Amino acid sequence: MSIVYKSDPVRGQRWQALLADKAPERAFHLWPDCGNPDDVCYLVAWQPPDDLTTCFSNLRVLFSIGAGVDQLDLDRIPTDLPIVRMIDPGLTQGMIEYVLFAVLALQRDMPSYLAQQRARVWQPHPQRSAAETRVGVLGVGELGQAVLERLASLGFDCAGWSRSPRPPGAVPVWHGDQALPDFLARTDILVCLLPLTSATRGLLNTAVFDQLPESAALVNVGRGPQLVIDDLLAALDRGHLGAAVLDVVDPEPLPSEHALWAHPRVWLTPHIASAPQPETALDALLANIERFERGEAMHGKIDRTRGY
Ligand code: NDP
Ligand code: OXD
Repeated sequence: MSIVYKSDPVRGQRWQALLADKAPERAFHLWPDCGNPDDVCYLVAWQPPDDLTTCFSNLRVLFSIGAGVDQLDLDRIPTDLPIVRMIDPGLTQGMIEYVLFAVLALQRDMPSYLAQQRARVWQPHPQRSAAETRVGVLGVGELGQAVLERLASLGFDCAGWSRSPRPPGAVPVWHGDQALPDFLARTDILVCLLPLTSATRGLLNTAVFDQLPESAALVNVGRGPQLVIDDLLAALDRGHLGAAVLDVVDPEPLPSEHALWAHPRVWLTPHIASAPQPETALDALLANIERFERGEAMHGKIDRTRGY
């Protein structure tokens, strides 16, 4: 019943040390070491090996090391093998921090003030309060929900958008394609925290930007292919959008000659918004393995028909 970890080797060593402390009874191997492949029941990976089933004939669960599973080719993974994504309080906290940073910077007009600093211009602008700033989060899952709660606690006027309806709560949630226009019309800062699926690929496009109020801003922390970059550049250049903070782009890494790098209204980070934290992620993994072994439902099991 061993576990194989196949991802960043430096983080893997941290996982290995923590596991030796927390669950010494469990055998743990760092890819490419797999111990006896027939003993491997659990694979924790960003990308499994191509020949997954021939490598591990007794594999019981594939755990994605990330919150997303779009990096997996689901057609190559046996349909009866459960796939579980990462739900980790450490990862959630990192995402809260990143989105707070981006929303606060946009609310306080930091792209303008940084440009002014470079030009040595001392020029205050009228200030918009948090209560006057309408933040809309696309995706109200593990991450979107946590981000919305924290933004609301700072006084931002928050709303979310999801695929399925939610019971009424402190933050209003719109759902479904038919509700998107109303949600966008009340959004000054649009945060994308959607999984990448066929329904969300290319969603951040001219038609969506045009429904946002003048000078709205975009924060994309979902996945690069959700954004049509040329549509974003056009919306920024005609002044309809005020700024964009992009943690994810397509392709990654972004080629050095790409127009986004030098755009004065774009801030780019190299897909670092958040990552699983070995201390908390290992606890989440072990808890799921225990649930599985007791025959209970695991947290974060993906639904192949939805794609997330
Ligand atoms: P969840 O699966 O918990 O939540 C996904 C949310 O998106 C749900 O609210 C879901 O709606 C909604 N959704 C999915 N498809 C649609 C659709 N077609 N229309 C409307 N809403 C939709 O995912 P997480 O919150 O854990 O993670 C979200 C994504 O964040 C990940 O998939 C990944 O791409 C990205 N991410 C990025 C990181 C980074 O560093 N940049 C780090 C970690 C994650 P419903 O509730 O109705 O199912
Ligand atoms: C993730 C990511 O999905 O790192 O966890 O983007």
